[in-house]
Amino acid sequence: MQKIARRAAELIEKHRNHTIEIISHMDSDGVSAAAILSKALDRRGIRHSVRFVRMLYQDVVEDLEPSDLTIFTDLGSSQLENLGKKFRGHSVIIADHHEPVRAEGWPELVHLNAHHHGLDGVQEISGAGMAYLIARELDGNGRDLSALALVGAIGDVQNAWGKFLGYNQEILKEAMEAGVIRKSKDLMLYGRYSRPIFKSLEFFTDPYIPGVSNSQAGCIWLLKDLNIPLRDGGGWRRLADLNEGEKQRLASELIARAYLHVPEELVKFVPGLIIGEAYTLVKERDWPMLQDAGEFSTCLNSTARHEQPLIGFEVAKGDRGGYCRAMINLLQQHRRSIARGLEFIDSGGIQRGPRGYLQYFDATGVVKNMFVGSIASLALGNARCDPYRPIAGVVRENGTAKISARCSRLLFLRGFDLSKAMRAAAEFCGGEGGGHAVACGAEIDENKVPVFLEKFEELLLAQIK
Ligand SMILES: [Mn+2]
Repeated sequence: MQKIARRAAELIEKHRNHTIEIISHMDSDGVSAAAILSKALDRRGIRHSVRFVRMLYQDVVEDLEPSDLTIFTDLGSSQLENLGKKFRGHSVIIADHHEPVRAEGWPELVHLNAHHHGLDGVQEISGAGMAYLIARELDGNGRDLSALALVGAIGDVQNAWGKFLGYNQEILKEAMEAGVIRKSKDLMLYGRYSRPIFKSLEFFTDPYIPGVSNSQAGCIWLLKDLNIPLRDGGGWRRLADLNEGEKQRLASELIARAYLHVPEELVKFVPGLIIGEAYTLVKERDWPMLQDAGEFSTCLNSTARHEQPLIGFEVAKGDRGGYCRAMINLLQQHRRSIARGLEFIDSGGIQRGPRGYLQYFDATGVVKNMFVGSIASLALGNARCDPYRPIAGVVRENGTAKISARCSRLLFLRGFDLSKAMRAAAEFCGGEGGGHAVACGAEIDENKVPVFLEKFEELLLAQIK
């Protein structure tokens, strides 16, 4: 793997006076991957341009113009055949972790893919990790870029079980040695450095914690009960401000309460979802929302969802001025849209599938389709929702329905896989779908929504049996 990464680095050096373009995936991992390589190229004084695409569909590939050297990060391996039609004969680097298709390469192609080296690209290394391998060869001092490689891996939910696996462990080790990441055991709450602790608790919904998930008043009571002050001299206390004793009291109480609610066969998984490894970007002391690697990743993801990945890209490369402000604006917009969506859920937006198992909502006209997934996640903690059943959300725009589905990680631990059912149901309706076992999506013709829901529910019911 290292050898191929070195060949890629050499190819980049060889083209230092030619045109170079980085083309990356428009998501948190892809943004991180592009930022890593771009920084490494900058440090070597090599000029280049960057662009992001959603997918390398045939029509997208046709619109691309080969540069003297084109570098694909976090995509390319599964679309090698499409790429070959346009790029055969041109210098190309692919650095990807998606499953490669069987297709002929060409002599000027350097293809670096996790799967070719016995790594599981789903869990063990991300697109940003693959880009990091090249950056490390290109720039001997590139070890600090490992932090971004981990931010990308989290974007692809590669730390789903509370820690990193496989080669990500290696990268984590390098990040700690380089002094850019600190690892600690902590509660798995969002907003470690950026939100008051009661807020972080309120939004914790997987697993569902009775009296805590979605209940601000309940969270405040709980903290009082546990003798954990909400404020100190400086203002609201955040998770990061709690001392060890306070964190332990809180963790035990959350686990005890979750036990009361979780189906018995899942009880053993609960502690692992509440306590896990937290990763702090040591150098981001002045930027609370970038201090926690998971939150950093969410920030990048929101710029990609708004189709403004270049904002996230500049922030990932280090901008803390205009781009960072633009990103904060996007996040605020994002929150407002999410709040609108949750109001809709609260006012009775949840419906049942034809067989009474699936929960779903149709938020067409309430929010834009890019928010449907976030709202589905949060809706799972809503009092009107059963947290141990999957939920799907639909938003129809311009004739196309975007569907997102979510389920508790506990269901996945029981062997449930939403993405399988999603893909099959979408294909059944002539659309496309996929994603992760607990979070996935599809796009289909808007008239096919009822058919889709029926099929999806049928497939899910079959999985439970
Ligand atoms: Mn990826």
